[in-house]
Amino acid sequence: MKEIIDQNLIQDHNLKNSKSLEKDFEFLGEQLQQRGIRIEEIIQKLDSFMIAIPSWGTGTGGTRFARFPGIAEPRNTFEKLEDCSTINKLVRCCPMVSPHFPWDKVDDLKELKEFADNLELSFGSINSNTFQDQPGQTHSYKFGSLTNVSKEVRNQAIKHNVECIEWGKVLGSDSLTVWIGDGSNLPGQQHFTHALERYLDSCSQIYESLPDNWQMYLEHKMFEPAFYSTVIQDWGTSVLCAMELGPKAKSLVDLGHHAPNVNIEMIVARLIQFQKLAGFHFNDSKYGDDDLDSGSINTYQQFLILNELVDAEYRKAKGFNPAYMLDQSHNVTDPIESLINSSVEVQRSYLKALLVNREKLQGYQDENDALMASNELKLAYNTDVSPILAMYRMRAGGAIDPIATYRSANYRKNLESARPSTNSNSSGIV
Ligand code: PSV
Ligand code: MN
Repeated sequence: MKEIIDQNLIQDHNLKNSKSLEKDFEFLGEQLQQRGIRIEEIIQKLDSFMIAIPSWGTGTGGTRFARFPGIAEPRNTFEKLEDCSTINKLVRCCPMVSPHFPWDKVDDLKELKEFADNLELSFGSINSNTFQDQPGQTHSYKFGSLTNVSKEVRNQAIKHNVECIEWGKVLGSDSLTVWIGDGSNLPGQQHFTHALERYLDSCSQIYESLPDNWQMYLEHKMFEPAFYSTVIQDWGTSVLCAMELGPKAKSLVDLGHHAPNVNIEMIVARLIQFQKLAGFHFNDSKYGDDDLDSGSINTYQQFLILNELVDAEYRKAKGFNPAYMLDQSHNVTDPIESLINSSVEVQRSYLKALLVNREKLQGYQDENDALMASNELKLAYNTDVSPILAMYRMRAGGAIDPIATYRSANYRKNLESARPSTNSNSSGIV
């Protein structure tokens, strides 16, 4: 691929904004200094806060009604990686890609790994897919996969997960994310206990195939595609299963997979306490599993979740090492732009959470001063940390203004002839 976003383009763009950024950064540094916070210490923390891009998020998503493809969408895994690399060049906080199999299946995984290496990308958690039938598949997942009443179907689903581990080894990953669509649509359709017993039996076989340094992330979801019950419906069931399976199994929190108004930050705290937090699928929502861009709706909730993570980091909580990923569907925006914005918004929440004075907060909690405790969080949340985010990007070789820089490159137009539409693009979820 010809380099559409190169360092010169980024630098040219940055030149226009760097003077005012230096000023804003200095001013914010002085303000933070008055609160006892050193801006240089804060900005350094971003070095270890990286967010993986979901390979499937690079294609335009759809709803159950329609999909409206964009131009120059990635048509295969290599092109998805090119887009991920474009995102990372601009934001410098997304050097990992989380693949989804078989969507991302290629003939030669070593070639894919080399391709990623050349783009300075690595692979995050491997997602298995037994929620869909693939062409030529022997058994259907219409009535479930790992929990299906038929042993043959379960074995086929187990085999796929074990293959995912094998593929992940070649790609240098160290975790498998398992989300199943299994459940029921009508009361009585499925025996709750038997279905979960089958899940545990299947998962324990997958667990046995995990290399020593690997983990298994169990992702729960309250509804969809099953609308009456799902087998792994909430974090309670997920963590119980993770405990049954063993220390390598943990619970993955997708922000869109809970009942409305659930206190997700508290779930996160509980999982941390019992060393069972696998990581996140970040996204935002208003009604259900909307898969909207991170930070587009419930920004305070996202901050409160990150606040729990920073608190765990600060306390050096045992076994705390979550994986951060986005999991979104971009139906009306350019996926690259949405992924840029979303990664920066998650980073923003992390940065704001770093500004909370934890000694003060503890003091207010010990004095039962509810109002001041809340105000301490609000003080951090209401601080505009944009200059720190932009400065971080600039120093790391990224763009001060990633969206404007991306738009100036005419990326999609430039790729249009190299990536003609196939009308069967595998990216994106319908
Ligand atoms: C299910 O809704 C989910 O959140 C799982 O993580 C899937 O792997 C992903 O979306 C893509 O369908
Ligand atoms: Mn997810």
